[in-house]
Amino acid sequence: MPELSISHRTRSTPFTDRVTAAGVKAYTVYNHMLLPTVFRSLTEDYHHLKSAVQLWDVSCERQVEITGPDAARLAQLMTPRDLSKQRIGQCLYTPTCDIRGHVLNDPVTIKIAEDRYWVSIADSDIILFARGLAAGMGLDVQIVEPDIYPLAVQGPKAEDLMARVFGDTIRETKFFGTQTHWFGGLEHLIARSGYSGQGGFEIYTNGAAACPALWDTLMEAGRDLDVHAGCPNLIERVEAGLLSYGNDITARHTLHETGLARFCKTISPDCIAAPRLNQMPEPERQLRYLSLDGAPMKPITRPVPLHCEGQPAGQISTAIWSPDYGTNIAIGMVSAEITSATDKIVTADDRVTTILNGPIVTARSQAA
Ligand code: THG
Repeated sequence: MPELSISHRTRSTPFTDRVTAAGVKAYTVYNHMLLPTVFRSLTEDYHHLKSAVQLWDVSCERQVEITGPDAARLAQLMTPRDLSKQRIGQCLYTPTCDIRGHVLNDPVTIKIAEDRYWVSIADSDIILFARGLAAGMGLDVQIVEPDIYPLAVQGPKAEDLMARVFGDTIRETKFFGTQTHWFGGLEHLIARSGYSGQGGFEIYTNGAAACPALWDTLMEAGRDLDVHAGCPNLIERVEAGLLSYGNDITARHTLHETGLARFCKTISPDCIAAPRLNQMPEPERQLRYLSLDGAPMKPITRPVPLHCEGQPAGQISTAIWSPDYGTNIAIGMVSAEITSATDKIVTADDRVTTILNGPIVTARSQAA
């Protein structure tokens, strides 16, 4: 395997020393920053994430901080999701769209104060988009990338671990709600959120200084809970239906094609994409959750084309074997008129592909 050569441009994080010591096997780059990947094996980590608790260095979930009299206006210009009723301290999953209604990112937006927002971005340079919009529209805002290094605590035992370090009040945090807590002489924002379906928290660390001690304290406090270093798990996130920007959704896709419009019940008229989104015809392709027959699949590194009666039917962007469901699961874009009920969808190597009603986790719970 070729190695990744690292310079200052490929930014390290305040946790890099700790995750390296914990035995990190590889890195990917996300928002120009290291994102450590699989520590043991994909499957071992998967079972561990679903039964214990893990610490993830997700510092690469960079914050685009918007401050000033026009902060709320700019935050709303970037997303079709209605932010007008968002409370201070509340997180919202907010697809970002350009003026054509194409998806530029799928961040979590947190309202820090009436005049301050954090946009917790996926892997694309939203700070440039925000600054361009602000300049073009003459908005009175300041836009910076603050020294915030998110640390995720994920898994069924995450709440117990967090309570040991931050106290039992942390248990009262609602999903996508926040609290602030002191650690190492600094106040940190903590949300009940994270890129897994196992539940957990994300600590938006206030600066780099407290990070190594925070890591060590959580590791020490969680020893008997079998806490381990981890990272977003490909198998678990596909089971949970969590999308990956750059893989499953890109700027080639419209909001409607990605299905993310379900998070934007009313398309805010104050979003720059609103005019186009409101007059878009029904999409010709749609993001689908799928299952594939055949032998266990390894992670794919390029899209896998789908066919139906010899005709192109779309492509899969992510696929992997799910040990708990005993099938390959996938995410892809499929031609809108195709359904598994009437059409036989196959890959080039003849795997029969079935469209699910949603992520396999909910598909199973609906069936039960
Ligand atoms: N947490 C934070 N920032 C992030 C991510 C994160 N930035 C990058 C990336 N992940 C952004 N993408 C997502 C994708 C899914 C979710 C959050 C960020 C998510 N979705 C839930 C779902 O789809 O079921 C809940 C959405 C909702 O109910 O609003 O959590 O993970 N800080």
